[in-house]
Amino acid sequence: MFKKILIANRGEIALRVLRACRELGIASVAVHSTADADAMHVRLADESVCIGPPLARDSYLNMPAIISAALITGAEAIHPGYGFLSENAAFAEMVEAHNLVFIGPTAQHIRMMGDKITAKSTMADLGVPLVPGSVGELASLEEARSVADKIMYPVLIKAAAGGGGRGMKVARAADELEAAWREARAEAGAAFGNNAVYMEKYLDKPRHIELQILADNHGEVVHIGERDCSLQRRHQKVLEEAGSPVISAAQRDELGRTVTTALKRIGYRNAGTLEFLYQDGQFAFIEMNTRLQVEHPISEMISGIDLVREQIRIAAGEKLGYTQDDVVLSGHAIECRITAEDPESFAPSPGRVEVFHPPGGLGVRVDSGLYAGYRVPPHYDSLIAKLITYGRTREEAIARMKRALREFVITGIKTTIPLHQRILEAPDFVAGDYTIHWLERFVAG
Ligand code: MV4
Repeated sequence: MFKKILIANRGEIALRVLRACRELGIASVAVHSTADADAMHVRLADESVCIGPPLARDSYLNMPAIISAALITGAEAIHPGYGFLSENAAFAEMVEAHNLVFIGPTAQHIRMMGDKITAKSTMADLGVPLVPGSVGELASLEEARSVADKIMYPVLIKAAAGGGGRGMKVARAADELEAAWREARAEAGAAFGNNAVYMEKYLDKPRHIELQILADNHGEVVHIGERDCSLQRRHQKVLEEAGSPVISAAQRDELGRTVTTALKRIGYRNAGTLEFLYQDGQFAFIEMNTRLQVEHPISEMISGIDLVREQIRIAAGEKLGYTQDDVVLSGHAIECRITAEDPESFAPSPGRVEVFHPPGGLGVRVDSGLYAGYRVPPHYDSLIAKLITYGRTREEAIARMKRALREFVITGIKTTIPLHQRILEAPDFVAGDYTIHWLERFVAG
């Protein structure tokens, strides 16, 4: 096992990784920008290294600075957290080239899944269900027309290098196809430096359901059940639950079997998430994330598995030591992402936190780097706390979440706590009756 790990991230996820390190008896090295000198992850780590000025591109994305920090402190491995360098294949290669261990998949698998076209064709070959669409990249507008005529409108044109909805254009009928094609390619080229696009049938009322997996270096792959992440605003997840209120144990088992078999065949290792759209009782694979995700705690709560500990053990070459039959999912978990934003306008609200009083009690978990007197810097993502509740049933998890949100006091900055309180009271939410479009309408109305 490693003796020392560098955590190439900030905020609540840096704390999350640090906690796993400490429980494993591993020393931790924090890195931070000049804007984060007072951050909790710096205070709690065994050592810290300043890696640059506030802008992420000069600090948390500064690969040579991070590698140097690892070499200087004698860290043996780097955990990238989520965002930043977590899905950067060149960084994974650079880490390995310096005889350090990247706590994540191989650079080859990061690249494979980073290209959505390759990811989809790989999964299709392995029997994972997909949305009807083009096989591979669309070579021309003519090809786009012929695929659209076959799968029928409405269709979506998506960027191969895409994510977060960028470079994605819908064509509701044939007369909209040329504009969608041109706009998607232009946006993809500008945003990702890669204008390759592909086509899918547009699903009009899907849910976003994703499957958490863990894979070791010895051929074992297990799934940890699904998360329903349909409640999003502008491609930002707001509230997630595990399991999905609409998925049965039989559906979960079947999807899990298909996915774990597929990942065994390609030799995937580390944690990962397969994203599906779910509509009319059918799953369709859209993307795979090769990192730990923000919402991983809800999977931990229903499984009792420490996903970060497992990532570290896997990277150190250890065996998972259990199989799918040993993974017992029970109860229900919900995560509310609390951001430093106005709960109505969503305007950013950085600044000094006056009072910070997190909730507690049975079934309540708070992952946050906040403390009273802390200044939320304006340079980074607005996530300031994840409030997670667990219950034996969905009703119990909801009741606990309502109770915990009432207890939570954060003053000095605006937060989205009131938005979460409104969502939890909404009859559609309580009934589990929502699609990916529900929250946009809810906040608009
Ligand atoms: C789709 C879709 C409908 N049909 N694909 C948006 C981001 C990207 N990761 C996938 N996205 C979508 N792909 C087909 N064939 C609708 C979306 C989508 C969406 C997906 C998940 C969560 C929120 C969303 C909001 C708008 C659109």
